[in-house]
Amino acid sequence: MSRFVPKPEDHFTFGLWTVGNRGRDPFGHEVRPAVPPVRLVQLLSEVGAYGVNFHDNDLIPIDATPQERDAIVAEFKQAVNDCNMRVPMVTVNLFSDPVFRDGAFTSNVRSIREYALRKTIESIDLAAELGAEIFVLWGGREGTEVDASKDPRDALKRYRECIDFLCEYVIDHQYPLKFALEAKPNEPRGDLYLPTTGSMLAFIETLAHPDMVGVNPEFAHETMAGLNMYHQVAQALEAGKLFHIDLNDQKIGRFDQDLRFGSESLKGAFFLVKLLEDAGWQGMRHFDAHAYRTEDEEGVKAFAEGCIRNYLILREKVHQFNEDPEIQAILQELRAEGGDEPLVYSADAAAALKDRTFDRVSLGEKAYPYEKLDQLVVELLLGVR
Ligand code: GCO
Ligand code: MN
Ligand code: MN
Repeated sequence: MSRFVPKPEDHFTFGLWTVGNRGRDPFGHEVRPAVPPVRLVQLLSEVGAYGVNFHDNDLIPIDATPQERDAIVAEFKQAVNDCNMRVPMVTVNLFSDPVFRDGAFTSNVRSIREYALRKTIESIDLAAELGAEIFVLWGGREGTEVDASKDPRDALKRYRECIDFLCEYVIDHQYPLKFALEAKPNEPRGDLYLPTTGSMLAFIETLAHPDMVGVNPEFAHETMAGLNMYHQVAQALEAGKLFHIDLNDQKIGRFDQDLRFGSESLKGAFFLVKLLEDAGWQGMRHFDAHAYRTEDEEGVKAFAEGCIRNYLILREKVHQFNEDPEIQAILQELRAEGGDEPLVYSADAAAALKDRTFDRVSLGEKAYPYEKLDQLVVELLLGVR
């Protein structure tokens, strides 16, 4: 048991909104009482989290006066320090209040876009005050049900203007902050703009300060879109754009379930952990999930502990995979035929390809031992290796 105890350097983080989730859904009311942020920080430190993240309004009510805000922030900072925790990421809620019912940065109403910017720069000030290094932007209402209402090209133009504005603000204030954009295909809108991490990566290249902006892929969101989170994260990582990650779980083709990490797609979660660990990725292992609606506070704790344990167990499985003689022998065999030299164009190289005789038929007859390899992985995950 004790080998799956988290250490601070494991960098596990949770949002206030995750362990603070009260179990409301579109068909039912809250089932758990509201828990004050200070108590949530204690709960997270009890389960061994390194840090706590939040939306501005998870901490500060939207209508708080500046005095109230300062008092809340001071009390929260104290709790974070007392628990020896950090605030590595802050985000802004641009989706709950009715003002955002038709979008924030992509709203058809200029004053709403301006208000969204004001709310965001205040959250950025707070992030800097608390020492966060990452600012996540999830455009929960940036989408539509009625395509007649907005040309998506205008929406993207407005989105870009706002992110460029925010980058300039951060530069102007010399804050050591980077942005991580989080994609989701739908929910709460019928369609959300920039629905996948791949779309975000392409969009980032059109910004004025692409170096300041990366992605925050979420397991549930990519899975909702029918995509393979492992592949999405690999592309982001390879592009140097994996600034943050939302770990959870999800059945394909459902609403956003935000399940406990590793509770549903074991193989997918395993390869994701393998990717992050093999790459030595330095970012936070952030859980954006919540306990089932059946749970009370004890269940919420079990949920948070489960996320962490599943990550640590899978990490141990990764080490086992990397040392398993049979698995490694198969990978070695594959590597032997891989050829390490990069394929680089030159006129000579192209001419040589044209001159070469390929034995296409025998190359096509080659079989690959992937049934065996995959079964070894399954047995490793099932704990019989
Ligand atoms: C969701 C999202 C959010 C965001 C959060 C960070 O589907 O509700 O995943 O939880 O991650 O708002 O900005
Ligand atoms: Mn989500
Ligand atoms: Mn998320």
